[in-house]
Amino acid sequence: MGNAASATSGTASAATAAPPSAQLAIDQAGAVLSVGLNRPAKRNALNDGLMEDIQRCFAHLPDGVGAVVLHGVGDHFSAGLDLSELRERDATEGLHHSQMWHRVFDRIQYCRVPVIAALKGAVIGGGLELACAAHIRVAEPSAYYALPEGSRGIFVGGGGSVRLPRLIGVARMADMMLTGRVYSAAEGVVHGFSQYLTDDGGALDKAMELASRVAANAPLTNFAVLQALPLIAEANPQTGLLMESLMATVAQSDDEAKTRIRAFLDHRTAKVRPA
Ligand code: 1HE
Repeated sequence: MGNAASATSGTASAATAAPPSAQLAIDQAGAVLSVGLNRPAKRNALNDGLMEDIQRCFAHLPDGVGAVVLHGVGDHFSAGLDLSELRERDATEGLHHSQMWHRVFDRIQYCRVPVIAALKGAVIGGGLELACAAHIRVAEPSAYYALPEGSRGIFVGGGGSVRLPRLIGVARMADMMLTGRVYSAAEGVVHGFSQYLTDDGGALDKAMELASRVAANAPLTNFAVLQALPLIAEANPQTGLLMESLMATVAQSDDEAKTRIRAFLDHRTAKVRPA
């Protein structure tokens, strides 16, 4: 596994093809790489081997990939931590294991391209933590969200206590962990678990459609949204405003921005229409 510095550097090496993986179903369609968790018999529970494959996949995105769609093969996104492996760990091993999860999910959050998660069925525990590391979440009606850590006598360990409260708030997360409350897909889109809710069976197609769109953005804009926006949003306002000005200056001075703005002024590109 890589170290934290390399996970967050955004400079992971590119390759011509995604590395082979036993537990991931990987497919490239144009600029979009779809990455499917592929342990449907175990409801895509996240064991060490699968985590290692995710880490390797995101560390070596093929050349030309502009967005990634993360989904689950079968009826579920993921049932979370593979509980059969937890049985064997002592406290020190548990600490190192949690930090390994952080490195893997950081790879996703600080990926060089946007990552869109397509959610269905169980999005539970570590599966929800994984979904939170993506930049956009798309759910279909079968999706449901739960944190059964409380009833299993454990705590989140994959960055969930950092990422999930930023989406749904501390009180809602505390309620889920203390009482075992489960949220439906329809509730999830209202409360911030997902940004999109599709028809039955529609999450993967919608995620692929969104991924094609974001892959066509100027690379510097995507960089700014993924790498700068989260830091600016957490910074004190004065620091944030300066960072924003610097990022805006870099983005707008890029040739890509000039070309795109010229295309609008010459009426060669789409207008913004009402939703
Ligand atoms: C698993 C896991 C798993 C399924 N680890 N093996 N996560 C949980 O507490 C969720 C536990 N799973 C469930 O509640 C249910 O399995 C589901 C609601 C997700 C799906 O139910 P169902 O009826 O479709 O499937 P099933 O029969 O329960 O499971 C099919 C198989 O997958 C079965 O194995 P089999 O050998 O008996 O066929 C299950 O044991 C296996 N399976 N989920 C291991 N999670 C970094 S900290 C993160 C902490 C957490 O993630 S805590 C949350 C853990």
